[in-house]
Amino acid sequence: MTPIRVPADTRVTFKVTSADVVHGFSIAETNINTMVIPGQVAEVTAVFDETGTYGLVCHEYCGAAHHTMGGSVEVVPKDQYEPQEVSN
Ligand SMILES: [Cu+2]
Repeated sequence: MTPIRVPADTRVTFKVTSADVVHGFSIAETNINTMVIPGQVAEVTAVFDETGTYGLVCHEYCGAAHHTMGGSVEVVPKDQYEPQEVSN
């Protein structure tokens, strides 16, 4: 899964949806999480105070490949951030 890169000290919005079954979108070490439901777009917002790499996990058992789901969110200094669109 392509890392999601976001700027520190900035309000960011994650828009997530599913192409197959219900998943969960959780960012480790934070209280950010939402259900990821086919046919719906869920939005969660956050401000990361510290730079670094945070684990991204699916918190819903979504099938036999559930254990392969995972990724990361890289929080970079605001002046080093370049916008990206990620579709995993
Ligand atoms: Cu999943």
